[in-house]
Amino acid sequence: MFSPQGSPSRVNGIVKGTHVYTRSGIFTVLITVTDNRGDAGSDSFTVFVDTSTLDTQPPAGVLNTPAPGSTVNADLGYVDVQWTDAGPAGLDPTTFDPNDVTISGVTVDEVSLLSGNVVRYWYNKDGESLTPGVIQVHSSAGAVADKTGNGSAEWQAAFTLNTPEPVDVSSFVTVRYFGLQYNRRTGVWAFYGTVTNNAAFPCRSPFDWSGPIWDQPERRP
Ligand SMILES: [Ca+2]
Ligand SMILES: [Ca+2]
Repeated sequence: MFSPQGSPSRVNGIVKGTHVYTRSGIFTVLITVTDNRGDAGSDSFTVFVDTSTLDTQPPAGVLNTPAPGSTVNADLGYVDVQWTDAGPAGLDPTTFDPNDVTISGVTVDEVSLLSGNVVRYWYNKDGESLTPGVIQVHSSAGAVADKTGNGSAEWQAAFTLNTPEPVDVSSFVTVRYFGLQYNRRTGVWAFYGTVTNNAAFPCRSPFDWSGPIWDQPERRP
């Protein structure tokens, strides 16, 4: 019916051969042994093969949150990845770890397993935050495996974090200028004054000064 894959090995008088079945069915195995003089003896037996429990298909990951290609206004501090396994084995949760994905500009600190094999990859546990712009999420081959050891393929996805739009607060604040002071240690001239918020809503720094603030040009260093 088939030739053994590789040479049969002889162990303590027992001849061992192997064959891998890749489809289900009932097979007859015929074994023939021939000696140096050309005399042969044979025997046969039947094997029942059920490949439905074999899993040769790897898991796959998809960026879940933020959605791939989306533009977001907030830095969540994590990304969520939906992992799924093709085939009957199912995912091996012991293969989820911070090395599964890399994220532009930050390092993953820890993972949380949410329901439905969604894995949350935290990067803000050490205070890191994303730099606004295009953020790439990349996963190397073999990052996550199923219970038969099939490793996931490499994949990549991206989303965009909005740069916060500057808000003009010049009509809401009053700036009072006190003067200039030179810091000999840093060599920097500092502008001293107060900024008073007259708006009904909170106004938080950072302030971006624009336009001339040197109201006394003759004292400019
Ligand atoms: Ca699988
Ligand atoms: Ca892993």
